[in-house]
Amino acid sequence: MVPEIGSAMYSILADTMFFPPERSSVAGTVDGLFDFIYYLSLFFFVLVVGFMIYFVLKYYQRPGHTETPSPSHNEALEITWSIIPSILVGVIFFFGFTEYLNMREAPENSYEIQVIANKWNWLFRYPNGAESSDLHIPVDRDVKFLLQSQDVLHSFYIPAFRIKMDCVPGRYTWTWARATDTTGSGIDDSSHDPFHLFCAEYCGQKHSQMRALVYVHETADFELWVEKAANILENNTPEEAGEILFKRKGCAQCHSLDGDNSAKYAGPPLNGQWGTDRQVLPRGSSSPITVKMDENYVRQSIRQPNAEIVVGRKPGMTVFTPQLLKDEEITAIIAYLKTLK
Ligand code: HEC
Ligand SMILES: [Cu+2]
Repeated sequence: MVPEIGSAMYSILADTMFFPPERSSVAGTVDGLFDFIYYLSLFFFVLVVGFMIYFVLKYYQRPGHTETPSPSHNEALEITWSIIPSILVGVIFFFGFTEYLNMREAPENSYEIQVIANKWNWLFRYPNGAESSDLHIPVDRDVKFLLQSQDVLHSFYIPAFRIKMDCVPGRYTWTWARATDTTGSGIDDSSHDPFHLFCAEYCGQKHSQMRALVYVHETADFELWVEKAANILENNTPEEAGEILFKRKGCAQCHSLDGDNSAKYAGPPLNGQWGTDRQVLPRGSSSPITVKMDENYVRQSIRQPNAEIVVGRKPGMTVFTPQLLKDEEITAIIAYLKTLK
């Protein structure tokens, strides 16, 4: 889709300055239109600046040079500079708008994945109830992403697919993609690295860390993955399930596990805390009391984080309702916290 300006040169530019390789069914069209606008602008930029320099040199005021009277009007020129840009703009509008409509509505029978954005996490929920913090999709299948935000504006952006859509609090938005290439599993596979997914709307302190990976599987592998992911509590020991949930539910965004007690993390570190005493302020009280980190304290910290605030920390932990985190999942997280030294 690109003029040959030395294809090696172009591929360097394309890989570094612009976008990663095209990996979805719409990526080619999006890039084609982008390149068309880009090279058209470049062409007119050179043309206009070229004429400008030429006229400056030709007409600047100097001894022995007589002034030419300023022309008032040139019909042929005016019609040309109206018609040609109108046609070009029409072409851009036509291709831009038809592709926009295509990208707006997911094809029927798309596989639907719910995307839940919150500060500063992505959660993906699959039709069988599985959840993940990285995105997994099947290859060569239309996938609709139903987007939600739990707090502020975020934007769901997968550069390799050339799709981007806002996640707006209080309403649903959506976009879709059909991936054309598989990626490695990230563990043992040597095919493509997983693609990147970013939040593309500044959403506060850790906006730049609001990222996820996109794994594209062969259909059969995807079915296996999504089946296993739906049953983490059954398919893992409680400690392992707790570890998965701790990352997936976003605890790791606010709690370090290496003792880092700095303001980088909103909450206190959670390693080595099991069974130890801490000072907390009960809600509405100004005299701290001592409590021990045990099962009920952790449970309360998750269900009613504002009931007791750790001295030296500000309230601000997400309230995990039973819809967000089931009782069995809290039990698994507790098992995991106990293992952290
Ligand atoms: C948005 C940030 C945030 C998220 C997400 C978050 N926490 Fe917290 N957490 C905090 C803050 C801030 C505190 C300290 C204030 C308080 O006591 O409520 C805290 C306190 C705690 C405490 C008490 C710590 C102590 O030393 O006494 C526990 C236990 C805890 N969180 C567990 C969790 C678990 C488990 C998750 C995930 C299910 C989680 N948190 C998710 C911010 C967060
Ligand atoms: Cu965001």
